[in-house]
Amino acid sequence: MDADKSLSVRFAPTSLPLSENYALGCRTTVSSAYANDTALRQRFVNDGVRDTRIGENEGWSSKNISGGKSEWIFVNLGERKAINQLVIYPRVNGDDAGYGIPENFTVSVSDDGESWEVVRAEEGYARPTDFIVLDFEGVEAQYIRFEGTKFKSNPFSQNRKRMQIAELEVYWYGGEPVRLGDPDGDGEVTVSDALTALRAAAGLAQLTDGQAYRADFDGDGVITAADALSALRCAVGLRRAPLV
Ligand SMILES: [Ca+2]
Ligand SMILES: [Ca+2]
Ligand SMILES: [Ca+2]
Repeated sequence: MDADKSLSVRFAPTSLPLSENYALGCRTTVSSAYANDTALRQRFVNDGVRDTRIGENEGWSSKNISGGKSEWIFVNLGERKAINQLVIYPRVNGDDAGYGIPENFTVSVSDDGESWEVVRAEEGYARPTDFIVLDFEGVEAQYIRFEGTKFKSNPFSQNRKRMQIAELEVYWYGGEPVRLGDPDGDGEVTVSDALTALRAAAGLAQLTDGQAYRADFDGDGVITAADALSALRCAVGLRRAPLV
């Protein structure tokens, strides 16, 4: 997408290709791992095998879940990446298909694997039998976590609850990422960027189309003090600067 000409088409669908799958082969950390089945291994969750190879490679499974315990998996992408999409392939093995995808879950991102920011939350998510695509507002982050907080009982397995994923993939979907709140385009949102937006809002500065696009934080086509304030919140670390 040409940022300089797209003030009014920010949300237009894009046919541009996906990035590579950033999660492939990365280090993962899980809340628990079911150990009694050699077809269920943590390393299978991002080994590039999307399908469920019964008895051989069926992905990762948590232990049996009881009480209000949450289960989660997070991926260390190795370095900060621009990301806006998580794709999950459920364990699909006949009647059991998709019971391993939680009913309620969140997707979160982090820079240190400890402090998390939720980028998507779902409740009452229907049992999928094929892959699911979870889009979220673009961010730059090193870690991404998928956490279940309410689980489906599997009637084909004594109503046991488990979280099970055959493959997990992470992408940037769309054109070249553009950081909002960064009118000067140096890749960082600083107080100076917020001031630039504020000056533009007050009519004290003329911005190029590209600068204006990046300064227009809420994407409504007008640069206002609210855009400047959002940039300021990013500059002082109160929120993560979104990518579009
Ligand atoms: Ca796999
Ligand atoms: Ca900047
Ligand atoms: Ca605006």
